[in-house]
Order: sequence, then structure tokens, then C-alpha cells
Amino acid sequence: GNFQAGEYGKLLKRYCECEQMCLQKLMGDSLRPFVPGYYGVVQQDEQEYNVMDDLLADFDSPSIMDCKMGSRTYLEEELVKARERPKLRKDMYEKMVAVDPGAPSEEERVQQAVLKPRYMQWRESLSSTATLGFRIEGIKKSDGTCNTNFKKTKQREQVMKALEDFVDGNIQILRNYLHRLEELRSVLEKSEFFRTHEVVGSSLLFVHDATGQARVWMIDFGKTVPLPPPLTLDHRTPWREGNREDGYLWGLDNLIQIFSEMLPT
Ligand code: 4IP
Ligand code: MN
Repeated sequence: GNFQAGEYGKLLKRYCECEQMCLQKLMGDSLRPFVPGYYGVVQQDEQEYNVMDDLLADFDSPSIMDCKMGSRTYLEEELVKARERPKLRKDMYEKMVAVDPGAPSEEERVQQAVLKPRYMQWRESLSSTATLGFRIEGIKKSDGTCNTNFKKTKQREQVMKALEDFVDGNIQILRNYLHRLEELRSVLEKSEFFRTHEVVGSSLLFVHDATGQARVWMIDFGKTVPLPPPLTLDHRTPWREGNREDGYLWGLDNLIQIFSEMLPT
């Protein structure tokens, strides 16, 4: 797997240079309270790991949700690669037909393979990524139940239902999450790191427990890359190839709106 248990309260994640660069910079950014603390690299059995805070350590039987943020889930360089030296992906074809046997085109059926951007875009439009700028990837509840079956969770109503179930209808937890998301948005809007990075494939990790404690962190920076200066992003402008926009804040706006609508007025 990608993770190893660390010392108490720490987590070891398989080393990724891109993630290391991001976490290092984030330790000096206004976003620091919204990301896991970073403690450098360790080696264990031939493998290197980034050491970071285990965000679950302070919770008692936590419920956890992973929301992948943004309207685009692959880097623009994947498009360039697919044009310059197209790599046929049989594994992605298999994952595609497992969800929808009718999804591949005639050509893809003949090749029994798809290109990566095609697969990623298909996942985006099947889920709420394309229409809302985020998607639920997985939910693990305090009772031990686990659900990663959200590939076709696309409509607002479906998303709301999943969120409702995640918080077990607990209004106070919803309120706490909403408050935390609004705080995160205001910090993101001022963050130097955020302005100068394309943030792709990053998730928001939602964690709450029976005490009513509810928190949200940004995680997964393996595809978060610095922009060539002086380029910056507003993270809301629709993506067109070349503009590097990722739709992160557009997705967060939608998520905040959905949480608000779920609360009684
Ligand atoms: C996965 O598809 C995810 O999109 C991964 O993105 C992506 O990894 C995988 O590409 C792709 O197969 P499913 O979630 O449908 O299984 P993430 O890491 O953001 O979850 P990359 O490498 O793009 O991050 P490959 O090329 O690693 O298989
Ligand atoms: Mn992830």
C-alpha cells in the first residue's frame, strides 16, 4: 500500500517529490492549519516515505470522507503525452467497462484500451467533478461501514444524500463542517501557495466523531505543481487547455452551497 504506520500520531506515505515540495512550502504558508504537519523523509525497507501528521489521531472512532476537489483531475501534461506518444491503457479500459460496458467507443473496443485523458475525462463527467467541481471518492463511517461506490454520484441530490448519510443527519456536525469550509475558502483566497500552484487530484479530508468535533484538511499533493512565474490562477475561471485553471474554488463554492442548503434556515 501507500501508507505505513509511523510513530504515534504520525503517518508514513510513500515518497513523492512533488508532494514533498508542496508540504515543505505549505509549512510556511497561511494554509498551514489546513494541511497535515510535515516532518521530512524516512527510509524503511528500501522504501522512502514522507512523514506527516496522522489527522485521525485525535479522534475517537472517526467518520471520514474524501472529496476530490477541482473540475480537472489530470495535469495538462497528460494531454501532451497522449498526443506525442499515446499510451494505450488496458487497465483503464477494464475499469471503464466494469462501470459502464457501453462507454468505450468502437475504436476503443477494438483496441481494448483507452488513453489516460479519455479515461480521466470520462470519470469526471460520470461523477460530479465536471458539473460541480468536486466528487466524493469515499466514505468510512464510525460504525466501520465503508463506501467507495461513488463513481456515478453526479446529481446535486445524490451528493446531498451521501453527505446526509455521512453526518447521520447531525445538524451540529453539518454546521461545524460548513464553518470550517468557509474558513478554508477565505484562507485559500489569500494564500500565496494557492495562487501560484495548479492543484489537481487533491482532496479535502472530512473527519468527525461522536463528540461533535468536525474538521477539514487538504491532502494529497502528488499532482499539485508550481506555475511558471508570473502566472497565477484564480481557481474559478473555467479550464481551457493552456490556462492551467483547476476549478478548485469553484468546486469549494459549490460544496459550501450544498452544505448550506442542507441546514435548516
Ligand atoms: C486513477 O483512476 C486515479 O484517477 C488516479 O488519480 C490516477 O493517478 C490513476 O492514473 C487513475 O488510474 P481511478 O480513481 O478511477 O482508479 P489520483 O492519484 O488523483 O487518485 P495519477 O497517477 O494520475 O495520480 P494512473 O496513470 O496512475 O493509473
Ligand atoms: Mn486522493
